[in-house]
Amino acid sequence: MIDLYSATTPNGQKIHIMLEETGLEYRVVWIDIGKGDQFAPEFLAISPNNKIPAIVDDDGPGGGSVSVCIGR
Ligand SMILES: N[C@@H](CCC(=O)N[C@@H](CS)C(=O)NCC(=O)O)C(=O)O
Repeated sequence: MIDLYSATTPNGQKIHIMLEETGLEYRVVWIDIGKGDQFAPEFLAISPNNKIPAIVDDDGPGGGSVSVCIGR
C-alpha cells in the first residue's frame, strides 16, 4: 500500500491526481503544515526537508519499504 503524505495545497493535490490517474491503491496521511506537522520527527524521517508531498510504498523493490520525497 502507498501512503501519500499530503496537504490541501496545489503541490499536494497534484500527487492525488497522479495516483488517481494510475489507479493504484493509496491512503492519505494529512500533514497540517499550518500547525507544524511537517516538523514532527516521524515526518522528517520520510521528508527531511519538511515538505509535502511525500510517498511511502511499503511494497518497494525486494519487498522493502521505499520513500519518495517529492516536495523539494
Ligand atoms: N517543489 C515542491 C514544493 C513542495 C512544497 O513547497 N511544499 C509546501 C506546501 S505546498 C510545504 O510542504 N511547506 C512546508 C514547509 O516548508 O514547512 C513541489 O512542487 O511539490
